[in-house]
Amino acid sequence: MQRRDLFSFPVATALLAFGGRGVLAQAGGLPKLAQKGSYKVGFAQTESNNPWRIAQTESMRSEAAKRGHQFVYTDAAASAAKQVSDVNSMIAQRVDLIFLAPREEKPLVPAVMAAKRAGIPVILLDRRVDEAQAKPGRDYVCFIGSDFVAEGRRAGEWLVRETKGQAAVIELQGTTGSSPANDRHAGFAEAIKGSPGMRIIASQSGDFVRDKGRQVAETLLQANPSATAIYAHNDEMAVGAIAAVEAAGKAPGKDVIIVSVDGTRDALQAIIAGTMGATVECNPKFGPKAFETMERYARGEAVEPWVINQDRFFDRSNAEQLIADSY
Ligand code: GYE
Repeated sequence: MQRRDLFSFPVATALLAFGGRGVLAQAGGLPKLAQKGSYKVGFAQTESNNPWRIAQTESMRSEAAKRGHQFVYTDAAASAAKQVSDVNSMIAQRVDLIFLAPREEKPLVPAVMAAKRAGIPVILLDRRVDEAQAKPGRDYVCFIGSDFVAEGRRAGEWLVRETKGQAAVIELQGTTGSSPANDRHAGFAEAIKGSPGMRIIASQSGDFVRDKGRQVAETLLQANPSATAIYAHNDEMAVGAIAAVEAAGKAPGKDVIIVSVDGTRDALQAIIAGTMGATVECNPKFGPKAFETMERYARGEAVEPWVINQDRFFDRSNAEQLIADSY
């Protein structure tokens, strides 16, 4: 075989395997997005069992409609495996771009890489994938979302102030292996590190779900009657924890201080009622920013690897005033 034949074989294989569209990705580049008036856009949602997810989906759906894009929606129903197949079906339907809210950091890496190989750009929404395996600007366009480490830190700093540095904390973690659970834990731990009177006495996942949060809080309160605070990685679990504290015959907001993340209507209501102390905002209304970023990318502008959402903070000083536009 001549040199030229040896060289052309893999190129021809790549062309066949990827129908010509994957050649760019094969060369290591990000798939491009053509400039068009209207796109067929996929949104692979992780689950829709809480108000945060419902608000996010609604924001994406209405912004797509407003801009005249076709919206292909899937709900992975809290299964990373289903979410991988949802992305594969979007690839098969030849969507122009995929917005992906990856349930967990590692299991969704193959989905990101499959879209890249198929020549379809991906924008990650609200959660990250493992950056050791897939990188923004190389394998997907960017990550749009909050600074979860900062959220955890702000929750921890509030609790230190509120309890004058004395608290035995039960931590209700989010979905195991998800970036907000990893980072909210790290940020909180960092904030209480300098206060010897602050201790995490028990920590378990409630999967970001209200009823699981309630059940886990009930078990942990029984095993740790000395607990004086609960840090939940989201408001749904915090609201579940309020019921658990009451079931244990204690007063939420007094005997057990509760702090969390998100800013849902139920959480703000609990803050007003005094059963919850504070919550760090994590804004779910991604629609405008998501589509703006997509269009910037289509115009060939450089998109930053992390498009950061700025978050507010809700406590008894502003919950009443801000509840009107909550979800
Ligand atoms: O806090 C939670 C949701 O990934 C940032 O996931 C998101 C989190 C949010 O289910 O309520």
